[in-house]
Amino acid sequence: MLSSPEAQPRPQRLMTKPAAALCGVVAVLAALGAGHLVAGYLDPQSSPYLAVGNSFIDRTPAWLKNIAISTFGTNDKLALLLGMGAVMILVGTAAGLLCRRNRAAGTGFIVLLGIVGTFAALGRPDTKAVGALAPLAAVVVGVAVLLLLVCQATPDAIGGPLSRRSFLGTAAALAAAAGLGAVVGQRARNSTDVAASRATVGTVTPVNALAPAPGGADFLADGGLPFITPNADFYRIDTAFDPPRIRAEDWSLRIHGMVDKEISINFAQLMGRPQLAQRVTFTCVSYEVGGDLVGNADWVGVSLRDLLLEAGVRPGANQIFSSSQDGFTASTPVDVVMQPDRGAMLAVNMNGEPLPVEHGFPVRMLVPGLYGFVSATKWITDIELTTYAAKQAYWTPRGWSDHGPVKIASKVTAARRSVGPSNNTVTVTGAAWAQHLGIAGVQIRVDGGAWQDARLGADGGTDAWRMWRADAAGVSGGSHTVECRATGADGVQQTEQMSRPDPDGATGWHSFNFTV
Ligand SMILES: Nc1nc2c(c(=O)[nH]1)N[C@H]1C(S)=C(S)[C@@H](COP(=O)(O)O)O[C@H]1N2
Ligand SMILES: [Mo]
Repeated sequence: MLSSPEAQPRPQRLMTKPAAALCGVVAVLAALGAGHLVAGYLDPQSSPYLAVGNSFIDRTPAWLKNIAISTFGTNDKLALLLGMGAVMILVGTAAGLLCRRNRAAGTGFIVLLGIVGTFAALGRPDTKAVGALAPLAAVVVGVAVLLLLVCQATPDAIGGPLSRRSFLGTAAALAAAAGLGAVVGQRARNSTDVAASRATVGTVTPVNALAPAPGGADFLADGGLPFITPNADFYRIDTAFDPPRIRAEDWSLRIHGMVDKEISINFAQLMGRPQLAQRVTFTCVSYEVGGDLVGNADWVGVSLRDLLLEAGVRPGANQIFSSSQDGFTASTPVDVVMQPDRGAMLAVNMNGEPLPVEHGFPVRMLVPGLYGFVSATKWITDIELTTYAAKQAYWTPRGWSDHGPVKIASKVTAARRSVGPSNNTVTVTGAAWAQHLGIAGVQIRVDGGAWQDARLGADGGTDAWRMWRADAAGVSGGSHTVECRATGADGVQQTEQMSRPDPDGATGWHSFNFTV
């Protein structure tokens, strides 16, 4: 219909390459913006951009993921976001360039992307069927924008070639609209009343109020870490590109599998149980000697052991297979959780407030003395009693251990010239932890000299880390190295042997360089 037989044949002039690339990139932006907008209102998890990001995380080979965590640490999500942005620009450029000679090919490329996005969105464990509309909207908008811009950029367009300025104007307007769509979609998604729901949960009063952190538990003035890690500074590690947003009133947990009696419990019922407070230091198995993937908080929640006693764990079940709403799973040893003094819990409060969304709101699991990846499932919705032979959790096939007791560790956080007349003394501060065992002592040595005992901060319980401080005398100006090593309450000293985080946690003495 657009090309009448009477149209006089002219040699076809092509779009310039930059114009074609711009058409494609703007089309991809528009598609993602539209998808994010629709998803924000229908089902946040179905946003093609987020779904592709999440699927990408799950399919990333373990070695690459380990590099990402060790290179970017808790910024690995940002790195992924930027990386995906770069890929999208490449993809858009390819689609635009294809359109120069063959519009159908360029359009088909966008449709293909849409299909990938749809599968990624629907393949998420928590996507609703209505979520398919988001990638669909993305494809429709992406194709429409691509064709519109290509028409304008093609010199022999019907209605005469548009000026370069008006083409750029249209492209800019569409890109802005895409950005606006994404922002509005993001706001809609964030308005899922999680904030209101968190407010209704509020501060839970435990049956055993924890004493405030003991005075002298840390050495902040000397450069040490705070004994209690504020929520905003607490490290975050998970496979969720964008954390699930679950309202407490919509939450429930099913305990099933090798149990005598299945239990299904909602948030109100969980809150009706005795709430216990515990001060527990968390460590990630990806913690590298001297790294930051460790934090200490006051948690309030219910006893997991008591719930499992009610369910009646059948003999032979040796694995607690917990799942989060977004599909992450963890393998926790039954025998550890069932130890009466272990303190395995389903936590609802962190440092006096409801769990922050990033830390698992409304409910997460935690087991003092186990690394997070085998015990600390955030956004937990399912617990299955099973065997290690029957099921593998998220990290197991990726080459990590399926048990994961925390290894004793210590690190230096600062070394500074002490104030005062004896100006060749250096004050060294640090932290040490051996969750559920406790720290008996820490020693330091400067430049490979004699070991000296550090002074331990006040004891905040065996599940919490221990801060320490030492004054090293006779340290002249220049560059130096200080090392530290901890001894557990069982008398066993931290090994000097360096090992990598995978498969079951790093070991080795932390060596810290400083200059005075
Ligand atoms: N749902 C979910 N829970 C999870 C994870 C995850 O990827 N998804 N990662 C675990 C890991 S590896 C660690 S170390 C802890 C970190 O908890 P935090 O982010 O609250 O510090 O959460 C654990 N719980
Ligand atoms: Mo972890």
